[in-house]
Amino acid sequence: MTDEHGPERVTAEFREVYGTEPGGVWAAPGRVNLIGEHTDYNDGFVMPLALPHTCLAAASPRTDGVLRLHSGDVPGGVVELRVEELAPVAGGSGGGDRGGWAAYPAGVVWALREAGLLTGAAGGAELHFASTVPTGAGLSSSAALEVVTATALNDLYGLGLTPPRIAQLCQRAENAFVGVPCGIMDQMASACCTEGHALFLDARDLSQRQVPFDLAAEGLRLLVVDTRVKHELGDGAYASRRDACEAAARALGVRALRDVPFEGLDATLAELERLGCDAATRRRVRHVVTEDRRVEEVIGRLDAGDTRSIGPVLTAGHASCRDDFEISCEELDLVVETANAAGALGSRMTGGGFGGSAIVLVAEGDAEAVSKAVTEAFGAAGHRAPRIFPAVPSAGARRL
Ligand code: GAF
Repeated sequence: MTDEHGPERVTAEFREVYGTEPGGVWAAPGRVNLIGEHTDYNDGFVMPLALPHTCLAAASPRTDGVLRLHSGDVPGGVVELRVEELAPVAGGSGGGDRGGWAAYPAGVVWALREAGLLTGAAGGAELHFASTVPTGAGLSSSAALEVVTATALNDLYGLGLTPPRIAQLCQRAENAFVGVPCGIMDQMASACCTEGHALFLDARDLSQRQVPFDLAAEGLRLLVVDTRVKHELGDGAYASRRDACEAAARALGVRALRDVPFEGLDATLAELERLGCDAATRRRVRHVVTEDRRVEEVIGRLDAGDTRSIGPVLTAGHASCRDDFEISCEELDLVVETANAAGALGSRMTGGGFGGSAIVLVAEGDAEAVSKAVTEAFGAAGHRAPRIFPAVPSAGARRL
């Protein structure tokens, strides 16, 4: 989690790996998404908050165009690359993972160079990473790795990039270099979140508002339940959901599904049927349009100071992810059913789906009983025990 000795540790490890002092230490967090799932690539609304779990990077620039990458979390030693030779995966984005953790930071250097921000040998660097963001848990460990790299290079090379620009370049790295067709939410969360707030983001123009989210003041807790499962079909299914949404927007003649009004949703769905769109695609559309509406509803309730009342909206969001977008799984559904039955105010899967984590909003006094009920239900179903911890709204990327 938060590791107050992290900066010293990562500095000492850098020294050991590279034999020199780093130029500095940077941090970028993972996230949970409160509401607004699979809306970002539809130009819609999302509302993530940063976790206290971070990816740390100790880094120094190099003048010879060599990029050296080392992770304290993955065996395999230093990965050495030449910045001029970095090239995106053939065919651009397509849902594949280019393989290996080093593609994420290498992709960021490639994206900075592609944007003309680093030329010649610039972009060479030595980086050592250590992360407390759980991997494969849908908590954006990849975005944290990208954003910490971009934030470090931004400072080391004096690029003057704003956090949203950093997020865009990191998304570009992941889409084109790594080959994962993600939206912008995770990178924006890691780059732009602030302590004690959720980030209300319009993914179309990246306008944002920091929404105070002080759970403790209201006697509440937001639990993260990491199911510790990641179902294989996730990667291809993400791309196919995105394709279906884009096809529906084209059929309707709108720029993105964000432009489909909630009020006329039934008429739009009938129109899609008339145009020959299959039932599954029509359900995808219904999820996106109603999910955008749920984000607005949550914002309204938080602005009114009524955090407790967002619970049922979260649970409705889960039902929509499960039934209309079809991205949940047995383990995530079990968390939601069990937590709500044990007294939670509301709960839902968070992130891309097909495993990963759920969030549970609960009164502080019920947190223990709800956690116990979920753990027992997992045991009874023959699943590995989940990892449960509180989501404390934390700071975005920064130099330490
Ligand atoms: C993943 C993606 F990376 C995000 O862009 C977003 O689409 C999310 O799934 C679903 O809301 O985390």
